Amino acid sequence: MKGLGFSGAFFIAAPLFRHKSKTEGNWSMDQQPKHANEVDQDLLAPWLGGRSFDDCCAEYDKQGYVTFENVMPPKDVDNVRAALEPYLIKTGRNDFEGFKSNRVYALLAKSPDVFSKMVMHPLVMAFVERELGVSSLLSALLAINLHPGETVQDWHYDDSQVNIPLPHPPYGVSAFWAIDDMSETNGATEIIAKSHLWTKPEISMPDFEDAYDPRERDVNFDPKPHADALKVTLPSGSLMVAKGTLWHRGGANRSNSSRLIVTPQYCPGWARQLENMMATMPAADAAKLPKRVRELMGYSIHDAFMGYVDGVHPDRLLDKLS
Ligand SMILES: O=C(O)CCC(=O)C(=O)O
Ligand SMILES: [Fe+2]
Repeated sequence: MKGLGFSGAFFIAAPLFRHKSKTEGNWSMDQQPKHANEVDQDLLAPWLGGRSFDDCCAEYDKQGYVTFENVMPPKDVDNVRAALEPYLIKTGRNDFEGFKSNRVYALLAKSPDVFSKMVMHPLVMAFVERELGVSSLLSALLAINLHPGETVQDWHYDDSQVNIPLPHPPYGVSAFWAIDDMSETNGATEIIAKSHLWTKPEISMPDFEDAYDPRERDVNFDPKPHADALKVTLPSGSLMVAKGTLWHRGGANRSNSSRLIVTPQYCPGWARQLENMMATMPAADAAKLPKRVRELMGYSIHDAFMGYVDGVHPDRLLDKLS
């Protein structure tokens, strides 16, 4: 989001625009992610398109993102589509959400089985744990359905809410699951490769006034063109994993059909989640979710004891319910 750094929480954006004049931090660009977890190469192999996991990580570190085609089987894609169908009703409340887009939040509460499988997908978890550590949390989980005529979103990076001056290591990892094909014309997510390494932002952060300007733009108008912008076109079922510091935006939909994606976003265990995941459902419902999903929601501890409840691990609350 435009300096907002929250994929979807734009409606609480007012205080977020304070960060327009971010200055450089003292993070070295050569610094590599600290948490290189042990990954099960055999488990991941079917999704890597013949590459090794290390090669994929090298590309991700260099470009700021990496893509994987046809990761989600068509049956699972159908299940995601069916789970979302009843909720694709309301359109966005501002230009960032998209006046011609549906955004659906709190997805774990809406369809626990379908979205549990998505948020703890081993390929995504491998990148998340490597970048953010095993105590990382699910920060946001939303579906974004662009209708024909939707205009380009403002450029942004998803961890900007952390509000630590750039450059900094990624304090987020965003997954983008293509439910529909993402094409040249239907609003494929656009990225600027290597923008996670910018020492000075080449693009201005989202502007509060612009975001709430109720006037709709022409679908062909791009207020902030960038020479290195790239449309990430992908077939349905594919996945993009991007660093929280990579500049990106939703594209303009100049086609005749809608474009549906789901984007789970993750943050470190010490950061506040964009969506208050534990409040999205009663604890008794959370108790029925897979353990890894509960941990990602916040029923977990970041070393040594961030996240305790009444002096104990939050999962103990759920033990009492099950
Ligand atoms: O819709 C898209 O392709 C990207 C949306 C996005 O990046 C966001 O809302 O944070
Ligand atoms: Fe985003």
